[in-house]
Amino acid sequence: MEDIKRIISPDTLKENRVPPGQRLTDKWPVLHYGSVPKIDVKDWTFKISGLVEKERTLTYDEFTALPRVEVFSDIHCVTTWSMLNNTWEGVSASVIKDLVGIKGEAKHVMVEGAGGFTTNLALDDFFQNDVLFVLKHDGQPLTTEHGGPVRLVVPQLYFWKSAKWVMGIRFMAENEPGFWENAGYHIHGDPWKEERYGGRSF
Ligand SMILES: Nc1nc2c(c(=O)[nH]1)N[C@H]1C(S)=C(S)[C@@H](COP(=O)(O)O)O[C@H]1N2
Ligand SMILES: [Mo]
Repeated sequence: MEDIKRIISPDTLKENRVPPGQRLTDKWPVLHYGSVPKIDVKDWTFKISGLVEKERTLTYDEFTALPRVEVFSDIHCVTTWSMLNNTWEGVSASVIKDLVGIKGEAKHVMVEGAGGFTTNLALDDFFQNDVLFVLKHDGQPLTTEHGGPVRLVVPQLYFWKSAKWVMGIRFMAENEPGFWENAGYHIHGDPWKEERYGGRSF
């Protein structure tokens, strides 16, 4: 077995792990807009675009050959359910820095999912140590309904930032709202500050 780096999300070390206004669940709900896309891994690609020296597109085989990490984290959905103690396996967001040259003007990233789904993140959030592109949850391959073959997980923000069926990322200079942010969700989405709706502070 290759050595896999294990990362504990800082929020799981808090004395109180449940943010204000949240309730715990043990059953993982399935939530998304629209229908579950059919993605054949033979056709799946991961495109890195926007403010980079040279755009790059990886195949599924290339993407899954990247170094893996394991992250232990909690989920907080804006609709008030939280699920603790998740173990994710996948590719650290920081690996992107080794794949392309990110231009100095880039300050944000748009994460792009199948069917036109998008969500925006500041690079400070995207490059947190525990942010990863997930291939497995609790030792099992990620199911299609939960975003397989590849989804993002951003432990420190509400779960809508954790885009399912990720197909690429686009580096941006300015902060632009994504799909749920355009529909009224908060531009940032910190569960500890209850950044749920509204606050388009940009
Ligand atoms: N592609 C895509 N990803 C998405 C969404 C979506 O509508 N489309 N919804 C988000 C929201 S609002 C939530 S709460 C989580 C739910 O993930 P789950 O179904 O695995 O619990 O996915 C997020 N990622
Ligand atoms: Mo959500």
